[in-house]
Amino acid sequence: MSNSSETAIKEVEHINTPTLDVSRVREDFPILAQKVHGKPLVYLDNAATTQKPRAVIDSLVKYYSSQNANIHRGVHTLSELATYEYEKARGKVKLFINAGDSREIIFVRGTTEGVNLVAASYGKKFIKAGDEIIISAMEHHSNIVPWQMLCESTGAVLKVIPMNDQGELLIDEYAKLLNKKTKFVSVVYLSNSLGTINPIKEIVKLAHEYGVPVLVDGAQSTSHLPVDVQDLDCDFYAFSGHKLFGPTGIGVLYGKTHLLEAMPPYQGGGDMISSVTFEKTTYNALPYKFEAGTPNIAGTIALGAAIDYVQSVGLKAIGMYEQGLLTYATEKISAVTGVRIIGTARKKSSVLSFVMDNVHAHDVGTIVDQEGIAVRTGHHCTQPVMKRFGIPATARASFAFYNTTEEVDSLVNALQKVKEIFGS
Ligand code: 7TS
Repeated sequence: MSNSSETAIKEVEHINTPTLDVSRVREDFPILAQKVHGKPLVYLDNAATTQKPRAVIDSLVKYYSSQNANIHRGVHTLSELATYEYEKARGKVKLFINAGDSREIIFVRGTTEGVNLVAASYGKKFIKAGDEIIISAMEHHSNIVPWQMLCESTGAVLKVIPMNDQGELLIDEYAKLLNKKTKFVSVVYLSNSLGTINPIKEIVKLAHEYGVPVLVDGAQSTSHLPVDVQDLDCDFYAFSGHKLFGPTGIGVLYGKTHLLEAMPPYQGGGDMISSVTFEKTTYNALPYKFEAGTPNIAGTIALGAAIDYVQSVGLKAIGMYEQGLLTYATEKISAVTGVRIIGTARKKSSVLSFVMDNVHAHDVGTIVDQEGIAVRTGHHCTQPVMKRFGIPATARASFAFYNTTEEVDSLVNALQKVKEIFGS
């Protein structure tokens, strides 16, 4: 190839590589300008909840200042406007995760409610004594307990896909767990305590060979990876708005139409009915069958604003930037003597969990907080993960696209202080 063609290819590659201007995006998040204990806030607890851009905050203010009314029931102008905005957000979610139909988008409180909805509703109709439900060794409690509750009430049995010492699921073992008794699989896409990205497409494909539906816990993945539910071919996908730069109290359950149609309502109340008499109630069509009562209207509309915002930054650019940040942080933090990283999967994103010799994770968290740095410490609602690694807790830095290498350096310096205080 001639030199000029090589140069031209490089130029095209450069143009096609999405970039992210971190100082620019940081300006969109008012909270990041704050000081904590007199130090600039270094917010590294994004797996717990993300910060909100001004566009999301403004959306909430605008809704309550000029659009507030109940939806799906008034003929008056405000009610129609609120309904329009609420349904517009549903359309945004549909496009964002590439669902086939807006009726497949159910607004819920968050991932936890999404999983509980499926376990309660699908479980009530389709799970019987002796059936088997498969989850994985790295699930958040939200994707363990609802299935245990279902097993308790039906006599079904919970099976668990094991993982290796790097925190990667053993797919061969998963394949062995699948059999004619398997009736449901529910697995996390991106682990909140290890950072592992699981091979969801493969997990779904194997389950479908047995005709078994799969729910994907998308609580963490949705803000870090482009998600295409049709490409994944998952049957259900749940995520939380507050981990996607949106408000708390709003989330999404995606489900394939034929499954949602076959499932009974989760809760009874207003909006989910077609007609009610004391003798018999008929239920509303999808998605309303699963949206009983007045929903989080403001939160839903602001989730739409959060999706607009994320798309304006671009998930490709976000993914590339965050991979760079995670690589940098992994190098720097593993170079601190006495620190051991928990979760070293080959495919990881955005989460760095670690333990320090002779220092409890909570002490790490308290000391770095004095430096203005927010990390989460504890079991991260994944107690079985802690047990698997034989530790009580980890300290966890979890990143978003507004974090910087300088912030990682601040964390590393703070960890040196922890070592000084503990004389190690
Ligand atoms: N699934 C995963 C993988 C999660 O990380 C979380 C929350 C949930 C489900 C539950 O989400 P919710 O919005 O319904 O509460 N994870 C965390 C965390 O890592 N730190 O605080 C909450």
